[in-house]
Amino acid sequence: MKLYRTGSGNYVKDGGRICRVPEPNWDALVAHEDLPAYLGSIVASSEPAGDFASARIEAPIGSQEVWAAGVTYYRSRDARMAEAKDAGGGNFYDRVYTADRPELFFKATAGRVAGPGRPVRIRGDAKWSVPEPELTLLINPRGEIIGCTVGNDMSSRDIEGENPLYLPQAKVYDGSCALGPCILVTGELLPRSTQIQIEIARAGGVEFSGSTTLAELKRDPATLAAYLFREMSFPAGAFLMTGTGIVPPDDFTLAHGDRIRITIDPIGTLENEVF
Ligand code: DO4
Ligand code: MG
Repeated sequence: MKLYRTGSGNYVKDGGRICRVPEPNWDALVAHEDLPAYLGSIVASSEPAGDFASARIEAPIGSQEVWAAGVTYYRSRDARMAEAKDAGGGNFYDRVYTADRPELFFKATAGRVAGPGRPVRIRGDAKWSVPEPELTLLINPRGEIIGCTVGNDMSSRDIEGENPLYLPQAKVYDGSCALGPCILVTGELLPRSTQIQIEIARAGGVEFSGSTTLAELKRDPATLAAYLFREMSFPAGAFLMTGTGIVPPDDFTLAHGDRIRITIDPIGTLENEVF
């Protein structure tokens, strides 16, 4: 089942059937004691909604904080070690890749998150900016993973590479995160064969494309979620981005007007233009 947040309310889609969700409050849905059963009962007992096609799909977020895990793929470890070499920070990335404790960092509040079709941003003081396509977990206030969405952890590689202590500035700024188009409501892990694909279009052509699979993700999503909820409560629940396994070549940087399309098949495609 897929759960959509739109400008005219929330909708659930199951197979070809789309129904309006009577609960208008997104946070209440995230906190629901049995969301799959609640949504299933709506699909079984409601008339299909005729107005979904004209509804504006918004980021699937209410008051949740967005957090992110880092260096969870070998490709990310490699790229960070190279970019931080001159700053002497390279070996931290190798150490966190192999440590029990994952890297977790704060990424965004809802106001800094772009929904599908909304602009994402690159920093004006960055010279080297990339998107990071990431499977993103939705976790309820009780620490249970209730679904997932597509995420883009926009990042300034030169700022992070200059000094690892600049990570918050490289990662957290207005329009630095995109989520959507929906929540795939599932407590099950997606299969390891699940592909994450990205395509960056520029001036009518494809400037970069890449893909990876969840088989390359070194950490178990449930363990990442458990670390996030250690010693920290999330009364509205939280999103957790699970890290990137796709890094464009070092001579690539995003430009204004680029269109970023990230697809994780069972969820959908998240598309944003760089403002
Ligand atoms: O360590 C810095 C950030 C890593 C990250 O965002 C990722 O691996 O996806
Ligand atoms: Mg990332």
